[in-house]
Amino acid sequence: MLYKGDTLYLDWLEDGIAELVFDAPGPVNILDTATVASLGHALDALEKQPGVKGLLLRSSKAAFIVGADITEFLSLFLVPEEQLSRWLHFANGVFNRLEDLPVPTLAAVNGYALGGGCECVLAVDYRLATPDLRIGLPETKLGIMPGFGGSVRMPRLIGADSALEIIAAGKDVDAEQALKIGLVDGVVRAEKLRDGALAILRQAISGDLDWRARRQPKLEPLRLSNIEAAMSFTIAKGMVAQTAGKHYPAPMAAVKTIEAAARFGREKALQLENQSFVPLAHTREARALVGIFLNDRYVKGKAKTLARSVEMPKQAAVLGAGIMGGGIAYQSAWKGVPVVMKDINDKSLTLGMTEAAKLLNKQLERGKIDGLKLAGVISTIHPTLDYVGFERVDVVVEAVVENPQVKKMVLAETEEKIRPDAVLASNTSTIPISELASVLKRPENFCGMHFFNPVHRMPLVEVIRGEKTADETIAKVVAWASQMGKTPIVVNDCPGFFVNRVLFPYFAGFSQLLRDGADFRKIDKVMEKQFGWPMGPAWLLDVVGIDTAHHAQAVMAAGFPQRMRKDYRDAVDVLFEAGRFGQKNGLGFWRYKADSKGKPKKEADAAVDGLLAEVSQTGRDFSDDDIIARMTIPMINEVARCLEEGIIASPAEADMALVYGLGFPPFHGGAFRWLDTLGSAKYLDMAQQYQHLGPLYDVPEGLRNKARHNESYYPQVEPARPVGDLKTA
Ligand code: T1G
Repeated sequence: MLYKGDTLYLDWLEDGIAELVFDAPGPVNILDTATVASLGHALDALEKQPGVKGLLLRSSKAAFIVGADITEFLSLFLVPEEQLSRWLHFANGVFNRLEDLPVPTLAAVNGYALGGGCECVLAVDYRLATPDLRIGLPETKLGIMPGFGGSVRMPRLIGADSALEIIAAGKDVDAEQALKIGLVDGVVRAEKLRDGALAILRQAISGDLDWRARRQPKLEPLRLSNIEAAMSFTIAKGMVAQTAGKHYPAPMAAVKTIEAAARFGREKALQLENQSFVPLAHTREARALVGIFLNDRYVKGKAKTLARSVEMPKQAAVLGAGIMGGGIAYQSAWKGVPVVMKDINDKSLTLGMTEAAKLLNKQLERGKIDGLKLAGVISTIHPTLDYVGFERVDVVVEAVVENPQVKKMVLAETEEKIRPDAVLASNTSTIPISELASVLKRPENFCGMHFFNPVHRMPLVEVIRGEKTADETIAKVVAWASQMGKTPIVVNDCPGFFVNRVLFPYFAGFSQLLRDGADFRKIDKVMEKQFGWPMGPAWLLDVVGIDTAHHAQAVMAAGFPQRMRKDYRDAVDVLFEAGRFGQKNGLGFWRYKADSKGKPKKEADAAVDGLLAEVSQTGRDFSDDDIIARMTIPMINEVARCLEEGIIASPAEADMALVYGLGFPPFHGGAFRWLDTLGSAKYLDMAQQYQHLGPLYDVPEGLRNKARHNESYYPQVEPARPVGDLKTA
């Protein structure tokens, strides 16, 4: 052994070849600051060793390296610019030394090589991969850009176009694609990886492969003619302006940095990368996006722990076919849990099976499965009109119409047909779970399981604990949802649970704005373009369904009369009465027509103005800030109230439920991150200016208390200790 660190070691193989193995004690290899330093120490040892002819890099784990340590970022990004720059400089010093070794180098790459992991393998001469490779630079998704030389080496290795595509989108590619674009030199089966790697290295050592020539382009300016450069960068900037927009500054900064660095060799290009990285790391967008990674990890970790405490459901059932039931059945079967799908009429059952088959066909078209696999998955969905097979199910979710009477009847009947230890859940979106449980003999085995539409796309499942729900019931439903590839978040019971409870005050703010004379088109525009929602409130109401929203508004008004009951007819009432149910019948606030791909396309519809005139004052112009405040305050207040009442357990879970369930703009990080960024005292000041609008704008007590001391919801993070303390090897 030439060197042994905590997370990597350097060993001798035969024929003058040394092997550097990433071997962290945790589940994955991470390039945290200590590992980068350790890599430097391993290079010290290597440089001192006589007779070295080549170096092999590999991982002892199922993945190569997943990048820099994101858990370090919140505190690292608080350090002053000069120190942050030193951190990058320190890592680049180590990677440059790896690149400059006087012997050929090769990385044997398996599984993930992301961010710093990808940058590490870009610094060596050859890359040999296994078929399970996922390699790329996801930094822009975290609001930053590659900082360990990725924006310099990748374009020089694979060309500007492919590199810009990967870096701007924060993408990773598979082995086949990586081979095609020259990001790896070969792909071999995992059991051949080490031997294959050594064979290539020996060829380089013997001079059969010219490793020096391979290295050279990475040290020089980007080889592009002026015309090529103009084309590549203009197209990339156009693409980024369209896709990322102003709310995500990192992709454009990355493209511009690569362009500016194109004329220079490695040292100056790295310096430019460093200069662009540092201000990005200090943006609120980076903080929010890193916060989302950490929250996601927290939420998934919590679900994993719960799921581990019970046996994974092996057989499931769905009550009520149709779009929702079919979507749930598909998702369960696709992820390996067979499912019985029951309905009372043949037509709905056919609709449910058609929905599942349609989704599977899409997988077939994308080449993700073959016909055999498709048939196999379909065969695990059993449509039925009666309760045949229900004696075998471990978990059942009810997805019939959103009517408490019907749901109670179906649930009580189903309880008689399933084993006493089987779990029953309801996919209601608003009706309190404890109310539905009142008709059951075993309310402890019952909870809510709220999926979002479309089931196969939306990551969130709200799991709702009723008054009598047992912990084991929650754990089984969490286990099933996780197995389905969803992110389950457990909430306590109330009308609307968490997501709809906070969504409807937002819609109520919208109704009040319309009543007071605002134009819904302008509100949509402001909430999309300025605040960053994927769709404005009018469009969202159309997607939810005006009839569904009308019903849910009534449920929320009954549940929270003092805030949600209104003493005026609103736009939703009027559209509902006019039969404009939203996207589902092509007419809502907007009008919808199918485009050439059959997707509904939204257009303005003058007919709506006449209807809305009945419930709106004559047009009044509201400023963008006014619109944002009047829309946002009711939601933020309700989110804080839910935390105070224990409906949601933590700011992290609330923010992830909002991002995954509603599409709350990720660059804000969620409602609590948004509040923390603004400052609770400033928020209270703002909200107080709108108090005259009624109880929706009353700031809850806990939030008022925080505002008094300007406290944050997330724990305060201390800046990282100066990187200069680390010995640059
Ligand atoms: N830092 C810290 N922890 C990480 C991590 C990372 N980069 N990547 C994964 N983990 C943890 C994860 O939280 C989980 O922890 C465990 O590893 C297994 O992951 C300077 C600045 C790799 C696709 O953005 O996308 O390099 O919950 O359960 O579903 O240019 O994790 O077990 O305690 O998610 O198979 C760029 C982020 C950093 C990759 C694996 N890297 N990770 O997914 O397993 S920026 C990334 C992922 C950078 C330099 C820049 C996914 C994954 P725990 P997992 P998985």
